[in-house]
Amino acid sequence: MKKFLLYIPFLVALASCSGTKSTEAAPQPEATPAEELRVRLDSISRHGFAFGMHDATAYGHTWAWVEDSCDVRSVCGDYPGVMNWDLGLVEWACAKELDSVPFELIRREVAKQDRRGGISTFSWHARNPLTKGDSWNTDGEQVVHQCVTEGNPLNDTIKVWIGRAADFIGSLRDDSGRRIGVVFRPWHEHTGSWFWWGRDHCSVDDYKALWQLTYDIFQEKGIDNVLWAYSPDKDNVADVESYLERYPGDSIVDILGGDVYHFDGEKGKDVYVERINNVIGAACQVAKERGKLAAFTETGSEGIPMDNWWTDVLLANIEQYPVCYVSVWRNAHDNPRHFYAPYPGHASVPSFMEFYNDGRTLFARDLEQIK
Ligand code: BMA
Repeated sequence: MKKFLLYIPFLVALASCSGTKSTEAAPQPEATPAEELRVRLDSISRHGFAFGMHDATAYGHTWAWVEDSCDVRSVCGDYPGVMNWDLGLVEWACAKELDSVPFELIRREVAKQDRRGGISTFSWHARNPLTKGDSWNTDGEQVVHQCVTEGNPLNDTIKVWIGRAADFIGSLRDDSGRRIGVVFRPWHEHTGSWFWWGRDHCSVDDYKALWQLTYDIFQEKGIDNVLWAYSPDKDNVADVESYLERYPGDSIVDILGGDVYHFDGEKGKDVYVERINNVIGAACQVAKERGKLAAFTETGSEGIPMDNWWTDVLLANIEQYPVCYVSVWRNAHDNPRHFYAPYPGHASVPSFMEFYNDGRTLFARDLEQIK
């Protein structure tokens, strides 16, 4: 068993307070799954932060497609509190996403994670609608501009693609058939230029218009189970102003995020810390000023070359930030050097266990206690 969590039945007490006059209460509309998730993530951020991992239960360091397996659980006995999945290739109506995870498996795993009390998030490595290349294919003139221009054939294409992403997210249901609230962070890492929607490939206005179009299509379809996360990366972000350069607006965004990786082990530590401070520092400041949530939406150190990474690098440098979750990337099953979470026997396991046992890091069993 890990740690305790204080659950103060504060809301129950509050709800039972009555005013001096007894008036007939107007029926309240039921909260949407998205609204419930917002309240829950806010509550989570008061206890610490949920630990997350990409594709955590689909495959791992030396295995793939083994039901309920998970490298993190093999190490510490518990599932990550957050699991990220990717929608790449949903736009082509494929049965599997870009790393071959079947969408059916994702749908099942999201429901299982919900039953455990955990949370699911989604990124989207959408293909280039002009060249048909992958997300990293930045060829083609003004692809985003064409996507957001009415009458352009790419506008029709992207509308269909976004519609497919919306349909998939809307199809995520619990056992009672109710939609499961999830976080969606489209058009991520846009302050860099490696994706076709990146900074050098579109204007500020076109990027914002792409977000607006995405949001509008979800609204038109009545998708009520999404919290929207904005997640710039370390490139071109030094402060709040640069963090917000392409911010699509308070009416769309719920979570201020950031994707920052640690490169070059010990040698690159100071740079990583500085980038965390720039990006996650800005995210937390904006979130506080605007009454929104903050999250460290992607991080990690490929191959975890520092044995003490979890405690001395990650925890030590994020503890000051009130993020609701911190998520690392995937453990590839077909590339032994491409992993971001420990697996049994890895040299960083003792540091990970210390991280796991720290009262501030929240895994699935902890989240079960935070309603
Ligand atoms: C990258 C790598 C790739 C993967 C892609 C999309 O960071 O992990 O191997 O295909 O993300 O998940």
